[in-house]
Amino acid sequence: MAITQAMQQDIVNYLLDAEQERKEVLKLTENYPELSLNTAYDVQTLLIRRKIEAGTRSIGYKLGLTSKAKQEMMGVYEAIYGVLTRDMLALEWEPMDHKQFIHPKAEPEIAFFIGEDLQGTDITGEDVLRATQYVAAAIEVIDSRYLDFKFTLPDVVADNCSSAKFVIGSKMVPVRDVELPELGVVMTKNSQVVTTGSGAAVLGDPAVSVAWAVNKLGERGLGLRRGDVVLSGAITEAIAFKPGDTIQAQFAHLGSVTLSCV
Ligand code: 0L1
Ligand code: MG
Repeated sequence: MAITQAMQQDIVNYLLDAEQERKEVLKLTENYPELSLNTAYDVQTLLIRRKIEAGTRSIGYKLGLTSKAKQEMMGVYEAIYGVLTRDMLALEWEPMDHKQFIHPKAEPEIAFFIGEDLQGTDITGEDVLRATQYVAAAIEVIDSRYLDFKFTLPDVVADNCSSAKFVIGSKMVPVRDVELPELGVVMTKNSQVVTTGSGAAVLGDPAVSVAWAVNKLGERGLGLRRGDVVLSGAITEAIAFKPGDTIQAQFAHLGSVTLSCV
């Protein structure tokens, strides 16, 4: 059975309700087993359109499933992208209220600040470096709307790749000043080290990861715009947190970024 436009709108309502009511829901493919990856991106587009109609705006993109470990864990062999909207941007000094989430997890990422438009289907990591003004430390909070964070690739793409919030560190570093694959990060929870990694965990090089997203966007006639921010993908596994927890990601060269949950 083909997924009609009306079904896509039903799916968007289902996902928006889950997010607004902070409730876990069954993954889409239980009821729509024929949901393809391409249609899932169409659903994601409709979902973001609804959010924009409700008052937010698109400010960039995020990459997901960029590490070999996460791809193998999920039995998939490609990365995914989602849209970042203005309401997702949280400030480092503002406590993050746990009540807005279902089952949040934090992951350290390198944020790219795009200095010139970039669109195409043959874009390389070097092209991305040329178009990038700065990089900065970031923590992404993911909060899948699905029961127990369990989903297939089309499920998670339709759910805007589990996007919820992100925090950017205050140090903006010119992209040519750092070797992105070699950048190390240590993530702590309540001052205890919980995970470590380096930029190479993100498709070998975070700039290659961003290039992958640009090429996928290019297939849909889209691209990056000057002023966009891109979260290039998780460097380590995601760490669950609860009220009272403080998560910090300390990066070599990029400084640190902190999230305090209340
Ligand atoms: O940002 C991410 O890496 C999340 C992508 C979706 C997979 C997940 O929710 O774990
Ligand atoms: Mg992420």
